[in-house]
Amino acid sequence: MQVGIIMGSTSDWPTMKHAADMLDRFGIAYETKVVSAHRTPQLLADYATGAAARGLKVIIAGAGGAAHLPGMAAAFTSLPVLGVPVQSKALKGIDSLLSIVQMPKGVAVGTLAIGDAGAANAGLLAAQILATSDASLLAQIDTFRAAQTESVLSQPDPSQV
Ligand code: RP5
Repeated sequence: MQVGIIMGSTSDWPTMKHAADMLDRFGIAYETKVVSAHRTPQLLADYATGAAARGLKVIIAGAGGAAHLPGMAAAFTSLPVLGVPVQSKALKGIDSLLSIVQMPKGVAVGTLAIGDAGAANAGLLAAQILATSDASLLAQIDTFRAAQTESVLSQPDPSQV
């Protein structure tokens, strides 16, 4: 496994599946696990502490509300941690975003957008990180981006639809 996708609850999976789908697109091996900063703190410590030794290269961590999972994972490992703010019911994910993005100096979390787009981009960014040492993967990402550009350029003018 190269990427670990962790989330605070099974209720986060519909969001975090977008990260998994992006990794699938590039053929990147990953694992998924529910790890809660608040409900299973020892599991979080064990998971993040052992992640590098198990061969993981990147951790994607999604959580909602008081979303301490990405920051605490980053506290236990020097692997890059990408944080996905899951959209919460009460505050629409603003709480998740602010909980994840405002890390104190010295412990980094790469924070993505709230919700599905952020999860997909976490998968994409994980792929880009892995591609710094994998020329074949970098070429795949270039191809993905070129196809995306072409699909936008080939769209008709909105007023003509
Ligand atoms: C967080 O609380 C989880 O990441 C989830 O986004 C949120 C709600 O969890 P559940 O009550 O649905 O399990 O820890």
